[in-house]
Amino acid sequence: MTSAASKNADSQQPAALDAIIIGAGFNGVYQLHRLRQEGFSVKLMEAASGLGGIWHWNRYPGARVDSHIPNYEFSMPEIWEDWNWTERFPGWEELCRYFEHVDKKLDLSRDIQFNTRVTAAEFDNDRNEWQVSTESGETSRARFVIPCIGFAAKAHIPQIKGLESFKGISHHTAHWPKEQCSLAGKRVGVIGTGASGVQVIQETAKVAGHLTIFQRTPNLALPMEQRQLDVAGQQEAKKEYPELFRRRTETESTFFDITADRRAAHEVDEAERLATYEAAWKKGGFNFWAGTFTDTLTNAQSNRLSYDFWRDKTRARINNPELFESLAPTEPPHPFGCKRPSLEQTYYEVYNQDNVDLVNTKTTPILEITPTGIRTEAGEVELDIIILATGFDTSTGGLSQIDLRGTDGKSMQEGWTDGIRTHLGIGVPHFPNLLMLYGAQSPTAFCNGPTCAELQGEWVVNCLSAMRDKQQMRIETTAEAAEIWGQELENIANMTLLPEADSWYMGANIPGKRRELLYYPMVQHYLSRCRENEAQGYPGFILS
Ligand code: N01
Repeated sequence: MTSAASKNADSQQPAALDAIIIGAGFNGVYQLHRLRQEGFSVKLMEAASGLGGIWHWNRYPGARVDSHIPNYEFSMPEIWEDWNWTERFPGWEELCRYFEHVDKKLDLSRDIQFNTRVTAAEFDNDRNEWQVSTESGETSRARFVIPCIGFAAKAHIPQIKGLESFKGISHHTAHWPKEQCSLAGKRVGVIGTGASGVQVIQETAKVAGHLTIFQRTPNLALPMEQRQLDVAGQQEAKKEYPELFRRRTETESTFFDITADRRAAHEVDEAERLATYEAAWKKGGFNFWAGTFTDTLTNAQSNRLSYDFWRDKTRARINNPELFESLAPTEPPHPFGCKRPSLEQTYYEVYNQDNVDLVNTKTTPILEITPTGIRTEAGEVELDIIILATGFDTSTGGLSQIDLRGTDGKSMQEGWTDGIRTHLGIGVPHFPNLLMLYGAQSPTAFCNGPTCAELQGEWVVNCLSAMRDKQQMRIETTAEAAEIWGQELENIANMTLLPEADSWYMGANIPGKRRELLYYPMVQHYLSRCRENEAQGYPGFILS
């Protein structure tokens, strides 16, 4: 397509690229590699100074992935054959080193523009090209734009009265300073107990003079079962890697080694059910979420059985029974697993330490942040450091940071006020030649990142190749197809317990955000829909 794309450029203007990819996480990197392999001219623009996506930004103490090795890596042998990890759940520094390794292996950096934040993109209907603008004022043209910005590109900073007045140090976990920030001996307050909160709390509790945890909703966290990995063990295991990577494309969990029993949990004999729970618990990671019974997220009775098992296991680790109702309440705060479970190593033991206090902000609300700390209904907690582990305005929030203009002159957000409209979570009506990956209305949060980067990513690679073969210049989702896709997602949501939790899956963590299921939960069903769509010549899209 390079030649075709170049031919219609003015003689004064540089030739338009075939594609501009935004974001250098797993998805962006995969697209760059594969599209280049297929002979397309591609540039990747990345706001950070290095590869890794969220792993470049999330540098807070304890930041690590919640998906275990070797699931959380690319399947290409040229990448894994001489790469070995030190931990089953690697930390952000090792993940950044992994991306450097991938860069060397695939020679990616020559086509990546680092320190380049894309601020706007507008479609030129006459040329069938996008004009992409960056923060520095530079513009580039490309036939296709492929946003690969991940789901956590926009940090959520809550509007708490007085936040700006705090005279100590305050950071959101996703904006943690590169030079780090010492917590040793300090009076630290952490607001938020999601995955980021759990991780930063575990590390802070080890060194802080005093740690106060401001919890709004208890985290139904699961044991990580972290392990050190050695080179010999991994070299031996690599004989099986091609088969493991094949298997992860076929499981509902998208992990090669997590599959669930298809029976209804509440119909299974109690001893057998408990044995299944116990085995999953021991394996750690997401096993207790995705590897017990398939009806955990769809049947309230089964879900409650999971919750009760979780609650009893968790209470056994907390010394002070007065904390039970805050940390592991008798009644579930929401259906188990309908907020993404976080993985923990020593999280509940932290609450047994003398230097740690818990403030349950449901019963003792935060009134304001003062220059010297946080004031609640129970008085002021004086602090040197406040850590905001308050999460993200996921998917649509990240996209809203780029002024993307469609052919109707509207921004994507303006078109989505009555609900998100996409087809396959990839195309958006009025946004021709813009193909999103790992975004809203595709599995994203329910899919292991690298697995989806490769599987969903191939849909885009194949689509661009097919269009080139047919000399087609434009692909655009129809409004009807997007309407049907939105309806399908709503129907699926209503078959599950997911709408019952105020989660970021539902957009419910952001005040004022429309409540709707942002991610497609049936991953294998989604992937077969993508394969069908490709095989049938892209119904729901107009190609010309
Ligand atoms: O964000 P979250 P996160 N006052 O939204 C609380 C991925 N991730 O950054 O539950 C008081 O889960 C909020 O309370 P509530 C991973 O997929 C991955 O932790 O809304 N509290 C909640 O406790 C994860 O799921 C890794 O009531 C307020 C917390 O802040 C996703 O990112 C590591 C508040 C936010 O938790 C998001 O995780 C880290 C307020 N005004 C993150 N506003 C890996 O391991 C919010 N909260 C890959």
